[in-house]
Amino acid sequence: MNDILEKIALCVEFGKINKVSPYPPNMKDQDGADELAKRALEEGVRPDEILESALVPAMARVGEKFTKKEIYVPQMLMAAKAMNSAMAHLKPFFQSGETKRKGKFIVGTVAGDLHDIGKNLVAMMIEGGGWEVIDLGVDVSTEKFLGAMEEHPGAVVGLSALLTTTMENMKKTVSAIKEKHASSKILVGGAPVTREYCEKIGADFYAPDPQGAVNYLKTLVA
Ligand code: B1M
Repeated sequence: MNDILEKIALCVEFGKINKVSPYPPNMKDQDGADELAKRALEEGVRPDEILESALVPAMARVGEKFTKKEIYVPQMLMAAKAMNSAMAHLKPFFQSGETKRKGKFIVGTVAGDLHDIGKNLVAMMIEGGGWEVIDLGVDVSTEKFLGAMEEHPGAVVGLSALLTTTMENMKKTVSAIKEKHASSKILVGGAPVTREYCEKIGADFYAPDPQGAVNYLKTLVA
């Protein structure tokens, strides 16, 4: 792999955001994902190559380590920040349509639920997996999900719920989406959600963690 791409991947994997960022201590005073992504573009590396050959594999490693409990939420959040700092340089190319992404993913935490840490991790892993993410935030009503689906036809939808009380709203949203967009694909997750519950409410897939979500989306673009 190109040296600069390898360095970007390491920065993302270990959460090195930029030169002034003190974390991780063994990379102190070194350029981070921010400076390296900017330099790579200046040197003529294509944005999709930076995404595919540096950010995606780095985030895949982060996801695997998280699944195996070799790292925890803080390290994952640092990796997310490093990835976002690199993505900020790439986004203009994707937004202009100059570089294509794998598809669109609409995500939100269901109505009545304000928990967003897990949802944000899923969103950033999926973005790191090469998808455009439309993040609707927390306490997202069924109408808001449906509106986003009208705006982004064909997008995969992801619903997160952290409260047993709001799982009922997940069910309502899934039913409404399936009624209006029968062929749409819906991914669900969150601590109280299970595979059985996913099947019961008619969603398409349950992912216990971000890597599971990324792996599911991969199956949709085979
Ligand atoms: Co609240 N909370 N909380 N809370 N909170 C829990 C969930 C709770 C289990 C704590 C407890 O009582 N032990 C409990 C729920 C009990 C239940 O329903 N059975 C609870 C409660 C009761 C409440 C309030 C009602 C408390 C109150 O006000 N009386 C209140 C509700 C507010 C509301 O939502 N309307 C409330 C509020 C809050 C804070 C605002 C203070 C804060 C949220 C801050 C935020 O998110 N910005 C908060 C927090 C932090 C927690 C705990 C401590 C941590 C949740 C978390 O972020 N985990 C939680 C207890 C706990 O889990 N130890 C708790 C880390 C995160 C990475 O995991 O979100 O599970 P998680 O996401 C995982 C997977 O589930 C999966 O991937 C992630 C990474 O592996 N995943 C998906 C998540 N979404 C996915 C979507 C996918 C796929 C995978 O596809 C789309």
